[in-house]
Amino acid sequence: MDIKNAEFKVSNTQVEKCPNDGLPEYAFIGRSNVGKSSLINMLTRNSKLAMTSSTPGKTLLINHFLINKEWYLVDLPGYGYAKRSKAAQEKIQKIISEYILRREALTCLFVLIDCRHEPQKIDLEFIEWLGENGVPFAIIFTKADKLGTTKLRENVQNYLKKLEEQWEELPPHFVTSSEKKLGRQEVLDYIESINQTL
Ligand SMILES: Nc1nc2c(ncn2[C@@H]2O[C@H](COP(=O)(O)OP(=O)(O)O)[C@@H](O)[C@H]2O)c(=O)[nH]1
Ligand SMILES: [Mg+2]
Repeated sequence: MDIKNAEFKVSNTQVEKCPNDGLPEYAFIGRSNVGKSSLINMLTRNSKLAMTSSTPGKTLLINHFLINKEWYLVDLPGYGYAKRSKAAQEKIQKIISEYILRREALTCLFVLIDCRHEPQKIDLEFIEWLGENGVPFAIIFTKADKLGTTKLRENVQNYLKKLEEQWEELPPHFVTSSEKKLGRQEVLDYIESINQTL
């Protein structure tokens, strides 16, 4: 599958105000700065579609992008940005959890993990929470260009091993670099394979 058309539709903080056209959607979540917006831009080959920033914690909204007029990519606020106030953090947590638990159109949630880091508690707990709530998800290891081949493979294997402690079956996983445009077709083909079953 390729993306012929990508357009920004709407930004908001409430699941009730998300589009109600019933089209399937694929959302991106992870810590602030993990590369969510960059990945959306890389997938759509539009460097200006989602706002990226070297300052973490900027996206506080649920952003809907309509793809090929058939499905949505959704950029969610990042979790776990330490410099946010507790109140702001809780507000974002609420936006995220309401969207994830109540959004019927949510077809698959992609959890982004920076491939450079050891497994982090905040991500593992989030993934566990998804499991407890039966949310369909896949994992995307981001910023692959920042590591050499050996270290990259080692980190990904290490992460999957950690997940195997929690899960009988590993979730689908992808390795991407928005910088080097790696993993694009794999992610799009995965989305397409799900769309075909709907
Ligand atoms: N080297 C490299 N940098 C990246 C990649 N993806 C994102 N970044 C950088 O990481 C920072 C945060 O990216 P952004 O997409 O705004 O993260 P978000 O907060 O998760 O939406 C920006 O400075 C990006 O340029 C990648 O694949 N490779
Ligand atoms: Mg962002």
